[in-house]
Amino acid sequence: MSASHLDQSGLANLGPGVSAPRYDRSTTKCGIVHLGVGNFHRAHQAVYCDDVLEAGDLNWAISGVSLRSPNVRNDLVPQDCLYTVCERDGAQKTARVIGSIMEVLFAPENPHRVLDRLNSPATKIVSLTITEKGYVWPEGVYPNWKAETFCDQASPALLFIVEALWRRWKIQAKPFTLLSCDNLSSNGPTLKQAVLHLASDRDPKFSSTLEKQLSCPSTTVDRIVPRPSSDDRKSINALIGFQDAASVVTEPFSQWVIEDEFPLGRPAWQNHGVTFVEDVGPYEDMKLRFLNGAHTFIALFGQLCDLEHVSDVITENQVDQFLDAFWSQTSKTLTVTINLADYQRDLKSRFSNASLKHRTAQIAMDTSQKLPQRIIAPILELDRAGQDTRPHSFVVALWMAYLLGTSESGKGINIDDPLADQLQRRAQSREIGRFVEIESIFPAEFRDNPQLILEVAQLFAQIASIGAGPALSDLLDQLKSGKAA
Ligand code: CS2
Repeated sequence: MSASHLDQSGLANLGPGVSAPRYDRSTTKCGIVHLGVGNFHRAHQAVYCDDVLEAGDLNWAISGVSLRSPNVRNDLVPQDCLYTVCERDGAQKTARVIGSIMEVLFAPENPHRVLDRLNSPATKIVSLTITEKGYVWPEGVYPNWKAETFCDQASPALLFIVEALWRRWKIQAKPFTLLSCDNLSSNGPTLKQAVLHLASDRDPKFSSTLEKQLSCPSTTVDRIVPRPSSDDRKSINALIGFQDAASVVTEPFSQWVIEDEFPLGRPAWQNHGVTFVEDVGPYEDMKLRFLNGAHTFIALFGQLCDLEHVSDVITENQVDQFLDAFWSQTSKTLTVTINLADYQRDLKSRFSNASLKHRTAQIAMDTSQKLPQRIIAPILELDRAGQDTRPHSFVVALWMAYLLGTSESGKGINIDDPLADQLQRRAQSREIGRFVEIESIFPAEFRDNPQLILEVAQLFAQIASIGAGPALSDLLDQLKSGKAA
């Protein structure tokens, strides 16, 4: 007989060693509304909130909102919104049932309920994981303020936020704090700018009040959370003794650095491993350029060379050497004071975690939205400083080769990217000049730099003619001998 599904009534009967909420979930208040209740949120922020609730402050439960698909709602609601986080590293495995999410609303089904939740006096923080592309909205499609029309828009999250803030402004209630948990540079100011832009379309007085009152602290979030496979889910079900359709698998490591600007208050996250700082900038650059930059390289290289998981790519000998060269250049663009050698060693060990099965296809998704902060910004800084840009240019060249849509063994690659059509067309032309015309990815400083364009073109030609692996070996030889490309 198959096990029954996880819910509140089963918490007393979980498998051995599985921890579960001990606080009274029925008396918690949703102080946080979170937009985008995906795997990452469930393995990261929701765990920190679970810690706070467990420590006795019941004001910081989460109301989750899904904007695009009802799947998470359909999975979580029958489970009383309980789900398991399974940490894995090698043979080590722990499972913990998380109770901090109290409800999941699917916005297109009931936009007014979402607005009510956003405007509830208990809501002090509205946080987001809507991915990089959620912050981009096409000009001129601003809807005429009917909640029903939001859900069809490019950035429904931003529209809900602005409408809720508008309603607060009308009754002179203070805005909630807006907390972006996405991998963007300056994610707080980026979010604030988007909100102010939309607000000024509506009423300049509203946006000027928001400019003064709205707090959008920047954050750096870090935890590797692969999309769980059905095998992952089965093994978690076996551990907990119930069926869990919303379980997540992650690594033991977790980090969250936040600027401490919460006018309406916040959970005591500092007691549970969160670092509060005045300026997230240095952490953010380090994480985006070291971890995420390397991830993008690993993903594109893996996709071209038919290597399915990050842990398969990292064992390739030249990859290890390339990461050293890439990070050595990256470190010249950073101002952090931490020991970068330790950081790099830890990253390699995190990437080697073979029990995670982190798919290169997952990371390669939406590369057009990721490249600017991970690769292009450091290239330009290195170039300005007269430093070698080849390791970073190699990643751009790999991306072009990947966009041709065929791996080196001849397998088709599915390009999942909001700009997929135009990217593929431009890559097919094999003219780097056409490729770098896309202004949202390549700023004028890049487009107008013939040296950089030539460098990427040569690396791309090399990858296309001899393959990514041999091209990488050539590059490493050149870097070692100090030769120009
Ligand atoms: C990854 C990130 O998919 C991606 O683009 O680079 O999701 C990465 O796993 C996280 O940022 C780690 O904190």
